[in-house]
Amino acid sequence: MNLHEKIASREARVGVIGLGYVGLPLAIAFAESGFQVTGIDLCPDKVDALNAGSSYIIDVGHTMVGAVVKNGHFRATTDSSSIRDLDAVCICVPTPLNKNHEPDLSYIEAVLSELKKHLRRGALVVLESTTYPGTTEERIGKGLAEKGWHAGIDYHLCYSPERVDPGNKKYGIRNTPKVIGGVTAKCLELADALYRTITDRTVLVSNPKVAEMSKLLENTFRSVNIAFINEMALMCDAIGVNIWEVIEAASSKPFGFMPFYPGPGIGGHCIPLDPMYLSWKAKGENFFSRFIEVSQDINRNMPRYVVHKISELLNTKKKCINGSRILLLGMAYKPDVDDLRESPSIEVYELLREKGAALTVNDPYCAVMFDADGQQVNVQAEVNDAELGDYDLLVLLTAHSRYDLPGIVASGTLILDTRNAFAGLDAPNVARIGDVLPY
Ligand code: SAJ
Repeated sequence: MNLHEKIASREARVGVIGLGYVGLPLAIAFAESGFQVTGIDLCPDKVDALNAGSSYIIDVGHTMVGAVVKNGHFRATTDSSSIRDLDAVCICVPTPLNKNHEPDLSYIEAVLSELKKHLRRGALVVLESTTYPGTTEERIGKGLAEKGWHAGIDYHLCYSPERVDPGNKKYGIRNTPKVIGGVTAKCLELADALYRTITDRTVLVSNPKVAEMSKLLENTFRSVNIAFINEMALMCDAIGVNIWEVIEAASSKPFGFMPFYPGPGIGGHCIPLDPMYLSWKAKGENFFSRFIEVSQDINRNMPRYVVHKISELLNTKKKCINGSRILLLGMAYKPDVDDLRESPSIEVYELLREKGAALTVNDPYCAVMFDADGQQVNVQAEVNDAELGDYDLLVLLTAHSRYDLPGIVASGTLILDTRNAFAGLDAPNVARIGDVLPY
């Protein structure tokens, strides 16, 4: 039976390397579609938790994991030699930036060295990690060529960007189209067959570079547009008009406009990082993307603008940041997730800490947070309305849906709203970024 037939019959042994917010949902989806799936991860605690039927990813329920472990369709392991049993391997490892803001492909390189040792002849390899155009062929393709293996002949090689949106209840693997680029037509055909078992629609492109670039275009589009609206917010603040009302009015245009919203900056594992992969690659070809550089600069400086607004607001009460009791609401990078990575809320926290504020941090999703010195910060899980009157200022940084906004307004304490979360409430004590101060 050839690989195509084994995929169709679900007899193909599928592996997912990297069991994070991308790899785990993918592994579970393949297991639920009938494959026998091996999840490979470096972290023994994750492996043990999964094999015990529990999940550590907010979008993957314990019951989902428990069911596929119990029916034998999924097992997790730290042993990468299990690659030798696999017909298809999906790589979902991190692609962070190093301290010079350059791509760090060390995780991909580590997987490559295991593939060189254990990959089965004829197997399909799909890279999903977000990376610059060319990575799949220049790193994995060339790496395996060193042992005389050529994609499309000795094994099959594709790139297919992950499109996981943590916390998104509407779009998941099944209903999010999957872009796939293959080194050869045969590679593409096999990956298409594999992904069609878990997604309603695949989007086939002519090579891995197109697929790699499409992902970076998606996220750079967001980063640039968020930076644009952040600059519009700064402009509206300067000229004395409410950016939030302006966006609402512009959004009434049924064509040719797409709203983005100002905020305290951009966080997460994608938007702050992906454009830097693209600009790094472009620089290598002597192309300097001014859009990306300027956007990164604007977004990175939003926490400073928020602290400036905090200072201005306290000043209206003849107070300064130093010594003021400030409650920060929402440390995760976006609502209803437990992810602190690159969160601008943390940057705001650090800037205020430097200025001597007496800070309290609240987030119902993030129980553990560390400051820049590596010290654990106590994170309040619940908002105690009775205590809100003790603060000089409340700052809404991430609008978790659990927050009782009317209750927070009712405290009467001064509030800086960085997300327009209190829109529509009768809230004379609320000031917004991107607007003039109400006092
Ligand atoms: N943000 C703003 N203003 C906006 C939109 C976002 O300040 O108008 C901020 C958010 O607060 C957050 C950061 O930008 O700190 C990123 O937000 P995001 O909504 O882009 O969320 P992410 O980082 O989870 O992005 C993911 C991405 N998914 C993948 O890379 C597979 C992105 O491509 C999706 O478009 C995005 O989810 C989504 O649409 O929700």
